[in-house]
Amino acid sequence: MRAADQALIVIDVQNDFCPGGALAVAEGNVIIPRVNALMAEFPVVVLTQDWHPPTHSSFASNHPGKAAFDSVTMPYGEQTLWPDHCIQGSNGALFHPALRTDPADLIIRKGFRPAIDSYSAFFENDRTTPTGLEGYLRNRGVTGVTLVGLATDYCVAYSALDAARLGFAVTVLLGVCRGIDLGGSLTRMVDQMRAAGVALED
Ligand code: VGL
Ligand code: ZN
Repeated sequence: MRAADQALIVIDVQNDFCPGGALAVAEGNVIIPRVNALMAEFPVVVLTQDWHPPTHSSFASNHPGKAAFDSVTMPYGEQTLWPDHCIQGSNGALFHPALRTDPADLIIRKGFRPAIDSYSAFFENDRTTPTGLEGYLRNRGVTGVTLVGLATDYCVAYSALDAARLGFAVTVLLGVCRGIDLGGSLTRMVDQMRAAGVALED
C-alpha cells in the first residue's frame, strides 16, 4: 500500500471512450486490468466521469454548420467540438463494465454545465471554475496524485497540469493511459506535462 497521502485518480474510463463508443480511444479498454490492480495499492481512490447534458456546447451537433473535431471560440477560449458523448444517464456515460468501481472513495462528475466543457478533474475549461476535487484531496491530507485513464492528451493531461499548478506531486502512468491524438495533441501534451514537472512513468 502506498503512503496515506497518495491518491490514484482514474480519468473517464467510460464506455464512450472505449472501442465501440461515441468518442472511442484506440485500445481504451486495454488499460482496465492495470487500473483495477492499481486501485488496491492506493489509500485514496477517485474516479472521474465525463457527464454532459444533451445540450452541451462541446457537441458539434449543437453548432449548426460545424462538424466533429472542428473548433470554435468560446468566451473562455478555443474549444474543440466533439461527437455527442457521455450524455447523462446514457449507456455511453457508464463506466466500462470491466472497471471495478467498488474501491473508489469518490466519483467526481464534470462537464455538466451546458456552456462550458471540463477536461480537467480540477477545473473547467476556463481554468478557474473548480470541480471541488482539490478541496476533497486536501481535506483527506493528499499531497501526491497518480493519474491514469482516458484520454492521455485531453482529460488526463489537463488534470495533471492543474494538479501540478495546485502544488501536488504528480505522476502520470502513460502505459495506463491511451490518447486521442488530434493534430499532434499527444506529443504536445506529453511535452507540456514534462515541462510542468509531471513525472511520466509506464
Ligand atoms: C475527453 C474529449 C471530450 C476525455 C472528454 O475524457 O479526454 N475528451 N470529453
Ligand atoms: Zn466530454
